[in-house]
Amino acid sequence: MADLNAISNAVKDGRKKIVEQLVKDALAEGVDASTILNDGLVKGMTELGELFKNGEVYVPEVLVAARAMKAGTSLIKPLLMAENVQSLGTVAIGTVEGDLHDIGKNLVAMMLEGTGFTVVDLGENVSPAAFVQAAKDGANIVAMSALLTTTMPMMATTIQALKDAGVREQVKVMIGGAPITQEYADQIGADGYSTDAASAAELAKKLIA
Ligand code: B12
Repeated sequence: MADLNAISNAVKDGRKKIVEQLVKDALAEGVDASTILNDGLVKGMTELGELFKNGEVYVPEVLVAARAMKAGTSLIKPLLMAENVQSLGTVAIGTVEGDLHDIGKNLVAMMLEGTGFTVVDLGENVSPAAFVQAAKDGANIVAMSALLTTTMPMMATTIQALKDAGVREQVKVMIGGAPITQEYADQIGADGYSTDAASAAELAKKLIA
């Protein structure tokens, strides 16, 4: 029987090959991709986050775990993609300037694609100017991720840059990341906030409805 705990532990331990094998086994047994994602891969990374917070593991361990997590998510990505859906619109997504955390952003991008959006992934450490350019290039939604309290203000800076460039009204702005709250989204004038990848896709649909 598929062991989701083993997947979670293998992510935590940074065992890339084992993660890949366990994810393949789980898929072969018919476990659905979102269960593997949430109850296996994300659970492992969340637990590691706690250890990191408490100083029980350090950056190198987290990096190795991130690589293992990516290997697992790339295997389930095709299954999360909806089949032949007409694009619902274009979302330009990135992690804000100064911030290199991209795991959550990648998951959100994956869910958006799975829901039927065209996703332009701007990567991490994305400058306000790059978000502005994406809006000018026709994105319907600008989605920003931040994982650090020190980079959160870059979201407000980016919204201001969109205003200064005269493109704020032509896009919807959605934000997320562990330190972000609805209150913060309201405070900086974002159009939407959500806590996880699945609800981010729902939010995007609502924003352009
Ligand atoms: C992995 C990780 C790293 C990895 C990143 C690897 C990578 N490729 O991403 C590495 C080792 C590089 C790293 C570095 C650092 N990190 Co770090 N990191 C983490 C960790 C453990 C997990 C983050 C993660 O991937 N979570 C799993 C994903 C799935 O969750 P998520 O990102 O929250 O995303 C979900 C939601 O938030 C939401 N979401 C995310 N983005 C968006 C966007 C939109 C639009 C929407 C709607 C939703 C949404 O949906 C996602 C999916 O469900 C967290 C701890 C934690 N619990 O968050 C610390 C953490 C974020 N890091 C922290 C710190 C301090 C750092 C460093 C400064 C450490 C250092 N001293 O060097 C550096 C900063 C580097 C930089 N400039 O960015 C702190 C931040 C503290 C703070 N309050 O600011 C944390 C909270 C750990 C801690 N408690 O101390 N880190």
